[in-house]
This record gives sequence, C-alpha cells and structure tokens, in this order.
Amino acid sequence: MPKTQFINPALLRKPQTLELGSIPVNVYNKSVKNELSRFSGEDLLRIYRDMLIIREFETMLNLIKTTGEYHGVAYSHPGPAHLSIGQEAAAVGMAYELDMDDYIFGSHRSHGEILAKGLSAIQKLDDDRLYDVMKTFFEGRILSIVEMGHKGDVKSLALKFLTYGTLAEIFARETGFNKGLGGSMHAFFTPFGIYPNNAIVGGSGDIAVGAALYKKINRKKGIVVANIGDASLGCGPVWEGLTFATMDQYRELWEGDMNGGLPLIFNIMNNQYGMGGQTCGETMGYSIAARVGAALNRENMHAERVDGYNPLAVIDAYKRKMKILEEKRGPVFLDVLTYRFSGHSPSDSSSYRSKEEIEAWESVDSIVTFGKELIEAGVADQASLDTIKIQSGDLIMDSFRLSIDDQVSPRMNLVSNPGLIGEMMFSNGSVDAMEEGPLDTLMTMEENPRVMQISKKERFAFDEKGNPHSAMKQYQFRDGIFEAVVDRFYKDPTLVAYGEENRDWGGAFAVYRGLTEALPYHRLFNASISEGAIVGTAIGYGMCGGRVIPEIMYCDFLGRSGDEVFNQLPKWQAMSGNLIKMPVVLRVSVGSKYGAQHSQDWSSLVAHIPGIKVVFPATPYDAKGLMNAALQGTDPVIYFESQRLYGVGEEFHKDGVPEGYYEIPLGEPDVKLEGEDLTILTIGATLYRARDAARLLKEKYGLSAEIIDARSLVPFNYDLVLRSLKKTGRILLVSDASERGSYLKDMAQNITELAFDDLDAPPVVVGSRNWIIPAYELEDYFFPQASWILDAIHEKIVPLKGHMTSQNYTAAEQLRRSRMGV
Ligand SMILES: Cc1ncc(C[n+]2csc(CCOP(=O)(O)OP(=O)(O)O)c2C)c(N)n1
Ligand SMILES: [Mg+2]
Repeated sequence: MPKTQFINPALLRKPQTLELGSIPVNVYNKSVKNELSRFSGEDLLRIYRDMLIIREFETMLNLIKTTGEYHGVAYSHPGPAHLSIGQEAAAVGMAYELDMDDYIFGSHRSHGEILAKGLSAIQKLDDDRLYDVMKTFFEGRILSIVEMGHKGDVKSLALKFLTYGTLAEIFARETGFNKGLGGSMHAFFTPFGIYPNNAIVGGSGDIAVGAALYKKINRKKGIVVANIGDASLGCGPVWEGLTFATMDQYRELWEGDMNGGLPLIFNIMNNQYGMGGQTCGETMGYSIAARVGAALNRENMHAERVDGYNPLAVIDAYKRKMKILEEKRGPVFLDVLTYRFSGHSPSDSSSYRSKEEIEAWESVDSIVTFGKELIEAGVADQASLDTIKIQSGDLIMDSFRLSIDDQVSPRMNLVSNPGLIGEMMFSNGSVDAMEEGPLDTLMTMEENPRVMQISKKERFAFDEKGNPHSAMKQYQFRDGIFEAVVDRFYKDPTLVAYGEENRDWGGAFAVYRGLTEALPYHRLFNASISEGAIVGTAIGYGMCGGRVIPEIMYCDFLGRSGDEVFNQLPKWQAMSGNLIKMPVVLRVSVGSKYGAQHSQDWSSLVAHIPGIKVVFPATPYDAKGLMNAALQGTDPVIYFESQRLYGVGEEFHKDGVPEGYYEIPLGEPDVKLEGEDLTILTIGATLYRARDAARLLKEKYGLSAEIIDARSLVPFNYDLVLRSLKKTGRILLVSDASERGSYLKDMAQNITELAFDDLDAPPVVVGSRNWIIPAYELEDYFFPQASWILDAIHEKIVPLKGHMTSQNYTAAEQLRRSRMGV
C-alpha cells in the first residue's frame, strides 16, 4: 500500500517558532556513598577492577611501544596502538548495564571498550555458558592456551581468555580473537556482543545503525551501541548514520510490533581531541557534542552529556536511556565527556596541548577518584584496592607472556599454507535463508499483481517465426531481477531491501513494482538519500546475520558510499577470521543519457577491490539466475544492471527464462554466439553492440565471431575463453567502462599470459573514452559502438578488406592519447 501522509500547506505555511528543548549536561551529582543502595560493594569493586584492568592493559602497550618492554620483558610491536588511558570510566560505565545480547561497535581506540564489554559479559554469564563460549570458540584453541596451568574459577579463567584473546589479536597472532587478521584497530569478539571496531574514523557510525535495524526487524533481544569519537561527528558516515537512524518512518509508517524507534545509542567517546585537533573551539562548532542531537529529530535524540570521568554517571545514564530504547523511543545520543592522558598513539608528543591541561585531568583521574570514594564510603580500604591492582597487573602480565610466546601463540603460517588468507576472503555459503522464522508478507506470492502479470508474459523475446513480441507482452530484464528478489522474500525471513525510491515509486526503474503491495515497511523501505548509510547499514545488517539488498540508484553515486564499498563491505569476512558473513547483494544501476555524473560504468573500480564478488548480467535469463545465486550466497556481491537493458527480452536462451528457480553460478561466462574466427568477450550491455558487430563481420567480411558474455567479473573462470581461443586465436574485449586501468585490461593481460601460444594477435581492448560522459546526443562518441569493434579489429587484429574506420585505433593515436592522459 502506498503511504497516505498528507502534506498540508495550511499547516506548513503557518508562522511559528521552533523550540528545540533543553539538553541536560553533567546533571548526575552523586558519589559512591549516595549510591550504596543501588550498587553492592562487590559491584563497586568490580567497576574499580575493570577500570584498572583496562588501565594496566593500555599501560603495558604504551610501555612496549615507547620502551620496548613491560616489566623487564622485551617485545617489539610494530603495529598500531591507539590507547585510551584516561578513558576507562567512560568505557566501563558504557558496558556495565549491557549483556551479551547488546552489541557494541567501536573505533581505532577501542581496546578499553572491548575489555569493558567483555568483563561485563563475563560477569553476567553463568559459569556453564561462559565455559561453553570459550570451549566452542575456534574449537577451543584460545581456551586450551589460557587453561594451561590455570588455577582458579571459570570467571578468572575467562578474564585471562578475554585479555589474552584481545592481546594476541593486537599482536597479529593466529590465536587472537580474529586469528590476527583484525589487529588492534579491528579486534572484536561477537560471543560477548563485541562487534567490529573500525580503523576508519566514524566507520561504525552507519554500520551500527544496520545492526540496530537487524535487531529490530528480526525481533532480536538487545540494543546496539555505536562507540565513536567526538571528531568523527565531522564524518559523512556518522552524519548519514544519524539521519538514517532517526527517519520518521520507524514511528510513522512501520506497523504493529515494528512501530517504534531503533534500539541504538550513539555513544560519543568525547575525549576532546581528534588526533591533535580540538573538537571544541577548533575543528567542530558544536561546543558541546550533545547539541548535535537537536538537529536530528523532535526529541533531540534524547541527547545528554554525561561526565565520563565518573563511571556511576555513565551507568546512571545508560539505565535511563535503555528504558527509552525499551519503550521504542530511540535512538539516543550520548555525549560522554572524557579525556585521554595518552597520546593519540604512543609516538605522539602531545605538542598540541599543554602539560598543565594533561595534569589537570590527571588530578581528577577517574580511577584515583573512584578509589578514594570507595574508601570514603567504607566499601574498601587501601590494602584491598592495592590487592586489586596487583591482581590486575598479574592478569595482564600472564596474558602478555602467553601472547608473545611464538610457540604458544604462532602467527598464521603463510609459508606452509600460502593460500590461507585467500581462502578466507569469501565464505562461499549456499543457504536458502539466513535464519528460519515467520515470513512477514502481506499476501501470498501467487496473489501478487506483478507476479500474475509476469505469468502472462512471453519468456522468450521472439515468436516461432522469429519476430519479436511486443514490449508489453515480453518478459523483461527487470522482471528477471524481480522474480529472483520476490522469491527470496518468501524464502528468507531476514531479507530486507532498501534504497532510494524503493517502495511506492516501485524502484527508480520499476524493478520493484509490485513489491510495495506484498511487503510491510520493515522489509522494503525508502532510505534517506544517504548512499553511504544505505551500504553501511546493510553491512551492519549483514554481519549480524541478516540478508539484505541495498540499492544505489546510479552507479555514479557509488562514490558517495566509497568507504563502505572500499573498506567495509569487502573486508570484514576475512578481518574477522571468518567469524562473520556478509550476505549483502548491492544492486547498482548503470545509467546512460544523463551525462557525466549519471552514466558512468564503475564495474572496473569495484572489481579491483579484493573481497567483493562482481556480476554484470546482460540478459533476463542471466539476470534472474545470477540474482538467485547472489541471494543464495553468503558473500558481498555487487550486482550491476544497465539502464539500457531493463526493457529487453531474452534473446539468447532459446527456451526463454524458466518460471521456476535456477541459479547461474557466479564466475561463469557464457557463449552467446558461436563462431570460428574471432572471440569477442563482452561485459554488460556491450553484448548487444558486439552482436551487431558480429553481424557486420559476417555480412561484410565473412568472419564468424564467437561472443562470450563475461556475466561475472569476480570471480571469473577463464576456461571458456581459453577454449574459445584455441579455436579462434584472436580476441577483442569490450565494455562500457572507461578504458584506462579497466578490468578488461586486466583480463587482456591474463589472457596474454594464459593463451600466448594460441594467440595470433594480442588481445585488444575496446572501452569507453577516458573523458567525461557527454550528453545523450553525443554518447555514441564516448561508449564503444559496433563500428568501433570493427575498427579495432581492422587496425589491430586482422585487416578487414575495404574497411573504412570511423575511429582511430592506430598505435600512434594510442600513444598520443596516453601522452595527453585521455
Ligand atoms: C577516515 C579517516 N580519516 C582520518 C584518519 C586518521 N585518524 C585516526 S584517529 C583520528 C582522530 C579521530 O578522532 P576521534 O573520532 O575524536 O577519536 P579519538 O582518536 O579521539 O578516540 C584521525 C584523524 C582515519 N583513521 N580515518
Ligand atoms: Mg576524540
């Protein structure tokens, strides 16, 4: 059903003053003594202990980085260590109320948060479950290490498990939480609800929103916390994450139990600095970060600044804010005031701040202050606090010794197994549904008007006489995508799709027409115009266990989701040590007609990035089969669709597009036309121009071309191409991507190496010009045309008798263009 929200000019044009309401700042004013009825002595001492463990952990790393040793034990750690010495109360306060079902995401400076959340989880899990987590994680490998010679109960064993697993990860050991593939800035441990930390500043800003979306849509327990820095508020992904998280539709349009805000807290670890830049007074204008909440929604996102130098103030805030989330009135924006004594990294000489400033904060050190309050309140005496300090030191020393022992904690052996990381890039799963459960749909698939309409269509483009069916009657490329998508919506309850104009509009190119009627809002919705967040939230949704189809309306807009596509989507499966999967199928429509910023084919750009599968179907049969395969898999796939092709019928697969389910394996090219004299390898919509060229070659020059449609870019199986070359000995490759540095060039290079003995001429690439894309009327001078294919063959492969070229494919011109950079 289309939405019916009336936009009333009479109301909108009425003069009024917008009241933004007040935002509390540091309102908590209690001490340990005042809170004895709320916390047991044991709890308070644990808060103290947890802060100390973090302090000691970070101090150890600081000493290693700056002096090369810790308590006389030498070690060199060349990798990063962004420490949070000074920020312990903020981390422990954040994690105290959370349990395993609550997920935290973090930044480059998140060791403290990992430990705080892990310590909180250890406290909350009973011994059996806790032991079970340790026993099942990586087949008990970490447990077997920390169990060696351990005396003590399960909880104390778990402390060692947590500190060792984190440290071994930081030191790139195979026995770390992510097999050493994450490291300091990315380490995480999902069984305790610790989700990926992110070396890209603000990277968690939209990914965490996707995790909250996953929790909400899949009716999972728990909340999500995005721990991000004060300076990250200047980053696009954070802003887009905030706007995506506060869309009105969750409360205005989502129905039934889905109605209500996201279970999400943006937790700003506000240490006043982004490296050396001061956020208040220099690089930002908010003065108090909590102010940002006021821009996002009517409730100011329940924004508040809390004193993160007092763990109890943060815990108090979490208790109150978690209630708001429970009432589905989220998300929440928390500005947690804190300060790092340590530099941005250990090499930082702190030239951007004064000694007095650091000393002023050290004089109110949260651990010292809290310790004093514990004594004043009669919870502890100095001796018992000293004992906790010694125990924390011993814990860190034990874990340190174990994690630097090359026998106990080896690195991944890339000598004996050079392909190990390669094997971890993709999960290559094949699953109907990411999880079983009730399917939220509004009608059966058979009742769907679009499904009914398609069922009457001709599934092959031509009638028995070879005449084309009318456009109305013909099963189109867009129908192929639709059939695969709708089928999956009825198979996988976790599947959601969103992007710009995905719902009432029917998708910008009518691929989703008919889905709005079939699906409730929470499974198909319009996203904010936030390409970064569209992809970023999908990453968060996918890594939590849901399948998702985000959409980018024009390929050119991929640039807006650059970080998400370059740094996040492709990397998390391997960086997690294969702990997480990424079942995200990103639909990207490749334009034409709309000029330089709406017509670019960037398939080459993404094919370059390790960790993403890339497909580019050109026929309805392939569109459906490849979408089915992409949606059956567990890997990130970028699925390109050419806007030139949405209306085409199936012209190649003689039996037409099957009504039932079938998959076309990713990576397998397809012979679209058999021939003897020359192979033409096409990507995407150039298939049709290659076919025109093949006709001309036959008619005018008596040459028979074999056309192979690549269908996939990554992975790609060369067998078919190499077989074809045994026959033809010549190959031309063509795609709409700009030629320089294109994927075709890569393929041509591979073919040269792999088929050198079979080649009569070098492989020739025909791509688009290295220009801006001109207006529609001039496009034929930019994108490869059938005549260009003939020109290139004539000039570089085999002379075509009497051929008059329209384009200059001579070596001299190639050299001239290269010199010009065009
Ligand atoms: C996208 C990106 N830009 C720049 C950097 C380099 N960098 C690392 S940390 C940092 C400052 C981040 O400040 P903030 O978000 O406040 O976190 P903090 O370091 O204070 O914990 C910068 C600029 C980066 N890692 N990622
Ligand atoms: Mg900061």
